Amino acid sequence: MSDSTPHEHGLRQTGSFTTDQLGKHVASDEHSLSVGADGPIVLHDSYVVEKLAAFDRERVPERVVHAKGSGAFGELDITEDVSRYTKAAVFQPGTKTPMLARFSTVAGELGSPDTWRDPRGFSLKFYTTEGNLDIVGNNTPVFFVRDGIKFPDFIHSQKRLPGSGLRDNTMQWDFWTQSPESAHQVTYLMGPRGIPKSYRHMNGYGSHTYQWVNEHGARFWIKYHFIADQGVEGLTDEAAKKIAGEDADAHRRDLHQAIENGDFPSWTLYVQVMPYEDAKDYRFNPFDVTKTISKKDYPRIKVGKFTLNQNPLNHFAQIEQAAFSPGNTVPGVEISPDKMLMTRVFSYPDTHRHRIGPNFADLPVNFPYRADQNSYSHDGPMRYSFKHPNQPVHAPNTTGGPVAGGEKAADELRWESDGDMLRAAATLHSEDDDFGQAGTLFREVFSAEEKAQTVENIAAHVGDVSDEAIQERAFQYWEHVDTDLGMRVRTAVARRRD
Ligand code: HDE
Repeated sequence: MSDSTPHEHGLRQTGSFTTDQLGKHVASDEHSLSVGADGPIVLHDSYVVEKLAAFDRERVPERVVHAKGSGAFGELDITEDVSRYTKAAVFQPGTKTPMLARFSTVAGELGSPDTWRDPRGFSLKFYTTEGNLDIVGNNTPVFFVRDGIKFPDFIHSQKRLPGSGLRDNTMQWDFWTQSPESAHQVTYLMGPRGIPKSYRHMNGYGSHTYQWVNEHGARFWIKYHFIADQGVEGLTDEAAKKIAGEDADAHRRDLHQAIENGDFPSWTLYVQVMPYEDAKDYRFNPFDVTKTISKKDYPRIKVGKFTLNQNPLNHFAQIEQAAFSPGNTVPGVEISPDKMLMTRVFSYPDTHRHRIGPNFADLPVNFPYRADQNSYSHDGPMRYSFKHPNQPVHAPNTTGGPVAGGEKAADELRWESDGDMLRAAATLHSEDDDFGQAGTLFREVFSAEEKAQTVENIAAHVGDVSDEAIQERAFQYWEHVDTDLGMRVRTAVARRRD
């Protein structure tokens, strides 16, 4: 355990004189050492060499998705008693836990405008006394696909064409119309919440179903909802485009300034809890991330609130190098057999090892500083933390080293499953179909004005599709969501063409 918080750790002392990276005072930041004023620069000017070499290595690869992000530190306070559902220390009544949040756009790059139409990432890291718990969700409760094997293709279709390097609506609709399970998320995206007014004005969702386990070993399926206390507000297409041109960092600026001014944003945490046995024959497959669980069937239960009250001291060290994974759970919290979630549990630490390095967990922002870290893994590039020299390096050992299976050992996901190895979609539940919940969202949740706006947003997007057959499939996709919506999109695209 360490005393310094990830917010402060790494802050250097500053003095009056420039030094090199090892602390030696340097002679000049203006002139390199040369043989005569007009002569060649010498190799033993180790300061100029170090300065340029450091500059050449300033970047780590940007995230392949969710590259542009902004974050802040804060605290989670548990105000209610949900101990009958989970034994996790972080969720016990009265517990306060330091945390980090990172919000992001998905398809753009590091410098992309904050206000492009796109889902927003909603990543949370809680530094609990039982290890770090990450909840890595979005501002939407569902996702575009339901099997991780489709994710690289989906993201490729959202990113850039290989030749021109341009984004392309034709390939986006080619993918979406052949992946009808995307309809729910795309309806959300084209609707009134498709572009948040700011990071403070959006909800967050864990999206997948997770498992909670209580102290008696009873299991529940749960979904996280983080409801913005600032209210949820969106931007129109027109307003968003204007802001994108004027201030690409509008949402980063808004979050930073609000915290700087002491106007701390907060989100109230609720969970939907489904008894373990209900999952098998609930009307929607709870392990299909393209579906929500109805609030009528499983109402939201209040848990607590988190507040963001500290800006990062260094964006690169604390936000760019922050490494989240939905596989980072604590005792009392488990994943579920959602295929997407299982794929993510592999993919996130894999990308961190590539992007930041194998010892990414040693960085202060990622280190579980409020828990013991007794891993037998060691060494590797940039290793910083290490064990006491008397501790054994192998397990099992007879010399007093840590042993696996302590009372807080994770009780791994349990879910009865049997059958031949095969490639198939998850079992369909009674009301599972690709367009049903999307249609309900359009018909029952959107107001008349929001419906009209959604039609225009879709028409603007589909109108840019250059291939007629793909455009026709897009019309049919919307007719399947809702007949009236489909017809209105068709008419609006025709009107735009004339
Ligand atoms: Fe991610 N996703 N994702 N994703 N995702 C990443 O991890 C991936 C998915 C989400 O603030 C990457 O560290 C796969 C769903 C957020 O640092 C990468 C699949 C949801 C963030 C990755 C998904 C998300 C990421 C890129 C399909 C919402 C930003 C860098 C199985 C519930 C995290 C990184 C941050 C980031 C993979 C699907 C949300 C490549 C393979 C569903 C908020 O590992």
